[in-house]
Amino acid sequence: MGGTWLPPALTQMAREADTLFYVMLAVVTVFFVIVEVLLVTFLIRYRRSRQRQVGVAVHGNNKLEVVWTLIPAVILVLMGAFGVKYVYAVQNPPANSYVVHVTGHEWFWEVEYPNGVKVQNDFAIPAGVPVLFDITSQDVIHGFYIPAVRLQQDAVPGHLTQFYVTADPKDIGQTLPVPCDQFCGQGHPTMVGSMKVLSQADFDAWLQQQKEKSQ
Ligand SMILES: [Cu+2]
Repeated sequence: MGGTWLPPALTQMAREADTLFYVMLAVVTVFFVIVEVLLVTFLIRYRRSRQRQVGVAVHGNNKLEVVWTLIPAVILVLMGAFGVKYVYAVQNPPANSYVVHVTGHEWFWEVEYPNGVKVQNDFAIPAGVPVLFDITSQDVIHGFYIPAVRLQQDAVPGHLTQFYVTADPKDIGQTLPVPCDQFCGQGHPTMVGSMKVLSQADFDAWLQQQKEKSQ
């Protein structure tokens, strides 16, 4: 799934997050409509029709109360379980992940690769491989956010946060924005990186090129 109102979904995980979002949206919409229709119906149907009219006092209905407590409880627990499962999944990278270090600065992203190459803001990842972002900050709290993968982690000084991304080979060639989503000072609005998805071969060539550039 993925409508025009959501950013493009890059990974399988992003599509699952969208599905979870749509399922939750459907559930809350159904109950919202039921509640509002009942509310308006009762407002009209049981409105006071004569002066000094007094309603009948009703004292509890155990059966009804159990039903309207249990149904939402079950639904919320299920939604919570799926949500938690998803959160753990994105934070437990496969052992063969390609580790990339991300450091937030005022006001740019520094991305460091295993071979020591560092780039600013414009970076690339290989498709088809789990890429693990190890995220921290040099100064204040920033937010490393990739809308296309539906993931965000705060970049906190002295602390490591992480998530991983496995880009689909069909997404090769895409360039995706990586905004900072924690207000971090004057330059915050301009703190936007861009992530390019490359084939493994193109990525290797790109990394080599960056290495030569830095020497
Ligand atoms: Cu920032």
